[in-house]
Amino acid sequence: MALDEVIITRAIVDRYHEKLVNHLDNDVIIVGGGPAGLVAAYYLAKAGKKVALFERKLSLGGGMWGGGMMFNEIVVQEEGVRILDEFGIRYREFQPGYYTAGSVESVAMLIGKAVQAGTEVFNLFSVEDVMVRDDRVCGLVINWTPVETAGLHIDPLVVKSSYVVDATGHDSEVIDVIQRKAGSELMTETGKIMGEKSLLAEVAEKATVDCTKEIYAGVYVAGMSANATFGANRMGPVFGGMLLSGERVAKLILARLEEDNK
Ligand code: 48F
Repeated sequence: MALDEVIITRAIVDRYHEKLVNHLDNDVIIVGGGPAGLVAAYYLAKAGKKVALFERKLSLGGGMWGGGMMFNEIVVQEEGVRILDEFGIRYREFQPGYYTAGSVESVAMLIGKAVQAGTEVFNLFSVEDVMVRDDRVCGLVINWTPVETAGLHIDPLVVKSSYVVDATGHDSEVIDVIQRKAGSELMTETGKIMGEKSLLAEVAEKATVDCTKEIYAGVYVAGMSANATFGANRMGPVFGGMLLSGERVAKLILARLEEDNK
């Protein structure tokens, strides 16, 4: 059978349109497809929630691909190993309590499992603003990354969600825009973004999980964004905290969704 180029084009346009329309309203939107965002998306989608993940770049994986300084291996401590198991990521013990995994395999498995659990991924989208109603975030303002990169003056579109996870890494971009525009306090000690502290792996890894919480009505922080907003340290190329933070934010939001549905 001869291939018809117009059918190929129509197939792509129709299928993409279907995905986008289906995710104009969501249970949870994850902003950022790094390790924390991917793990969160996986557990939420696995629990049957409607999950969209918006990622600025062409490829998901955030800072995980590069391991440490482009050496494509990551370290995961004891506590994070059960999440490697959940995702089918192979690892080796380096010395007691320290495990290594290939960063490429890690990212590939995180993406594969998150997508197959039901997460709809929208890559090449940048979240540039939030929609706030009654002091609660109820949606996100999105635009194509190339529009942002080229500095084109093109209005964005809006998607709705019951909950939002800022998993945007060091820059905590969603929280930053809330701080600039919403005119109300964040749920931190100072009411503002407290800023990331310098590298201290042990303390930072614990903080990533402890700081994974709601920071503004309807918005949770996970991963490095949690450290940056709550004034915690960075940790470098040890990734257990990122994985556990993704799991924790999913648990917290699942409990909230259950409450909301009572
Ligand atoms: O930076 P990133 O990997 O965040 P993470 O999941 O993990 C942090 C670690 O990679 C590493 C570390 C661990 O030791 O410190 O840095 O907390 O992934 C964040 C993703 O969010 C995307 C960005 O392109 C990256 O892939 N992102 C950031 N801002 C936006 C965004 C935005 N406004 N809209 C869409 N995506």
